[in-house]
Amino acid sequence: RDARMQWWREARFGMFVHWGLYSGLAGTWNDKPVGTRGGMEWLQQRVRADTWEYAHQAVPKFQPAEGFAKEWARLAKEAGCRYVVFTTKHHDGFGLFDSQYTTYDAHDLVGRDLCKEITDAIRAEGMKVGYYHSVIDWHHPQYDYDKANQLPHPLRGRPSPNGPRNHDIYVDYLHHQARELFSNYGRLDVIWWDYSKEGNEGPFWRSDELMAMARQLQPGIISNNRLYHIPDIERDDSSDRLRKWKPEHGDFTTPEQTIPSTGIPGVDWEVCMTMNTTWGYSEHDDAWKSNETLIRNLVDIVSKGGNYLLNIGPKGDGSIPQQSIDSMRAIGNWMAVNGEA
Ligand code: JFZ
Repeated sequence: RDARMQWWREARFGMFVHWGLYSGLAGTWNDKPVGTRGGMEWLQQRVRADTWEYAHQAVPKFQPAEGFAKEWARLAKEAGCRYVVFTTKHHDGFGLFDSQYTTYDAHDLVGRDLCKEITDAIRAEGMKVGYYHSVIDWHHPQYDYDKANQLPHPLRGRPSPNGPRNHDIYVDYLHHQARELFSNYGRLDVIWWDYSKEGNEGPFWRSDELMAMARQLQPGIISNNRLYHIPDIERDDSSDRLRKWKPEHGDFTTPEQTIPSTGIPGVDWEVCMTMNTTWGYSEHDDAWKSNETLIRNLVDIVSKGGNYLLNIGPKGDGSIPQQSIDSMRAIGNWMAVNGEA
């Protein structure tokens, strides 16, 4: 484990990217803002749309420009990032990769393997590649909303549109797609699962089997701990909570939006954070953190032994919001003066 983790422990700073069908919708549904705050990658759930309604509005607005991925990679490199983690599939179930198990992916709806474009661009800049992959999947006809009890059904309160669901069929699908990701894109450095909670831990996703496959196909890969339940350290960093994190469940833990006040002694940790309040792009969220705050966060986290995974939410054409470009460059300038070589 120490050998696998070495590059990550030295990396300190990575770029997170939330990008998918929701990005083109930009926090707007039927010409109205869904809200001005909060995660717009959850838009489908927020507006209670089924997959057809959602995709019908979102697909025409998801039009990646040629070469968008190179811009992302260049920006991350300029900012001083050593790795990039991006969404291969978020909770809506739409895959950026080419899957033979569904037509709900970029290959079928956009005619490109966006996962490959992004992966290649990150590697070309000499950075490590991480895949965020959601175990939650609102689109799959056998994904069991009832058993995964903490997860919202987009049409909650109404009967399941397809009648009773067979969760095992969905889990097979999850494993099949994971195998594609581990097999078709070369060497991967991080698998960033999202997310399971108490009540649907390991066995619910056949997590041990999934991780054994990851290890077999990608011997050097490291993973976060969200395939097993998250020990709620995000908003409660009392030492009692921190002790619940089990190192055998993933290689590192992922406090979200919060910097643990004392660090997490003896544990590898990475704070993921957005620059405003949403992960996926929203044209209505103007609560941008200042460059000073972002740089202070980086220094604070690194001084306590953690990594900073800072998110950008590109638009439907793949372009990055100007505020995020400016902030990443400001961090890069700070690094050039104060960072190690
Ligand atoms: C999850 C996603 O739902 C969200 O859209 C985003 O991708 C984020 C990085 O991860 O959000 C979570 C997951 C778990 C907790 C909070 C937000 N948690 O346990 O507190």
